[in-house]
Amino acid sequence: MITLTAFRWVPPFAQGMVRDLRVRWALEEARLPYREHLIGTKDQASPEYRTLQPFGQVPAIEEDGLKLFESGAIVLEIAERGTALLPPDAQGRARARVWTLAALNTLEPPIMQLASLDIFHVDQPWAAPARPTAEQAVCKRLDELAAWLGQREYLEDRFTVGDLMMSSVLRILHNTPLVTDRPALQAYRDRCEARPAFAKALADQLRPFAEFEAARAAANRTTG
Ligand SMILES: N[C@@H](CCC(=O)N[C@@H](CS)C(=O)NCC(=O)O)C(=O)O
Repeated sequence: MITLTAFRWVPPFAQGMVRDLRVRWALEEARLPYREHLIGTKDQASPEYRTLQPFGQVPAIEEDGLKLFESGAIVLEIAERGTALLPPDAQGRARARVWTLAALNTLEPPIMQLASLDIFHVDQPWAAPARPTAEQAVCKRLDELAAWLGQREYLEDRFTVGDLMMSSVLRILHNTPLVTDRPALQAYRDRCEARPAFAKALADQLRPFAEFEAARAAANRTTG
């Protein structure tokens, strides 16, 4: 069975955003059972964990000695195991892989640049002056994506791993109006996130955070 490594707890701003969500979602779509391995910051630095994820990040998976990291590589591996996330024909499969990489290589870098300014560097004096250029770069890609989508429901003629990854990347912009300002993109993201597999994956990511916070509150009550 697949073991998925994820964080035991993250601060509220990151809850529902950690990249193991993509993997959980893919596993749910593919109906592959998995178990969780939840880690904290000390585990991230451990030599043992570095054999699974050389950069100490999540997600990572392990199955029968196969160790995989990088959310894109993991969801593609899961997708390859059936037709839930990839169409049966070779061309359709290739197109779905293209969109997965477009999400990761063309959309996610400028989106992360903007998110970093808004979240991680918001107190730096250089963040505000850098923001307009960063936002412009994101808007360019969003407009191009919206133009491609047009009246389409999905990036190709059915939901694939490409949509799973693209909508996951758009999700990073949840604290900006950049997706909601573009009705076609908002409808697309909503359509992808309305899938029962997404709801299950999100609930499963959030559950340990809530349990961790409840345990911490109980411990504080005992010691306080
Ligand atoms: N390119 C990697 C990025 C992984 C990544 O940035 N993971 C974040 C959580 S979403 C993380 O582990 N951050 C902690 C750190 O970098 O130490 C992937 O897609 O898997």
